[in-house]
Amino acid sequence: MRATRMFQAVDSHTEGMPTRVITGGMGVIPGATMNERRLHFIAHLDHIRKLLVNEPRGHSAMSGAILQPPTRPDADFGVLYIEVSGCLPMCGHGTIGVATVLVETGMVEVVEPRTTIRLDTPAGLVVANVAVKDGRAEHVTLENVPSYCDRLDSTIVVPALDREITYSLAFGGNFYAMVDLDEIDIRFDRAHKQEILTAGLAIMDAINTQAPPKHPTIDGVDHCHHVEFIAPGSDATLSRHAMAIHPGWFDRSPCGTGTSARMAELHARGELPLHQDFVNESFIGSRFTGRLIGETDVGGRHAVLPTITGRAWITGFGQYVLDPTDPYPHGFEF
Ligand code: PYC
Repeated sequence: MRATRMFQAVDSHTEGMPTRVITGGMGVIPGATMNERRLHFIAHLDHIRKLLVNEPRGHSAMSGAILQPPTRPDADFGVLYIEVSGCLPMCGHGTIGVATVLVETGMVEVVEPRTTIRLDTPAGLVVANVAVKDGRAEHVTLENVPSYCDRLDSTIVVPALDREITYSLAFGGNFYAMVDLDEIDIRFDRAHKQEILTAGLAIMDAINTQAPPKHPTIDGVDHCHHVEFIAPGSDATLSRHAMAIHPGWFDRSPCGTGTSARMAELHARGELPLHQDFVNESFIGSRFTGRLIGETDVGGRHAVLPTITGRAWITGFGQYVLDPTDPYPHGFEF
């Protein structure tokens, strides 16, 4: 066999959503911080993301995380998140997958009943507390980056839908537009997933064209690629949603950064106090439990500190290679 690249990977899924954890083959990405590494990777190394997540090695909803040495002394590992959408600043389901893989493969010193792993992510330090029993990661609670509500009940004209939509927008590691499904008159039913997705992409496009968000302190976080459609009957205790993501897929997991953004929004509405459980359910019915454990400030904005609890399972171990004669060195989208 000939290979110009070879990557070692541990594949996992977090509440239904894949995370391909790249444990070897990448080398150290240049950059003094994980966000600098993310921006360098986007500019110079994006073909590696495409190789690892696109078909035929991945699929149209594939996601992964590349392990790196940390760039800060208080972290155990650096993490670069790779998805079909690009390189996210932070990914909740991906972090739960990474923490599970690190524990279950013995890449960290495992302490029962709780192993704490400190992860250097492009969005900041994320602490993963892993509940471990007999070597198995039973569930992971991550302490996410500060999250804040950017706008509440704003309106935007969505030309492709030929209507005005009311939405809220919050940051939970990525920017999320939150829209009541009733706004687009579509039932919360996977039979309608294509219509929901089409509406989501149209809303993202309108927001990014007319009123793009910008994170006050993290460079290069300046667009909204996620629309969280809230199902009727949802409240600050239990919320169900369909998470439409650029360029055209749904999160299978309840979306950790989306759950954090939703909690920031509910907190800004005065509906979700600190220290109260919030259960967020995905389009496939899997759940994360979130909680707000504190308040802080992000670039002059009031922010909250979320935790997210969920489970992940290892699904396989792989070596992904690139043969020099492969006609699709970047894979392809279909
Ligand atoms: O869990 O944060 C998350 C996430 C982001 C995109 C897909 N999942």
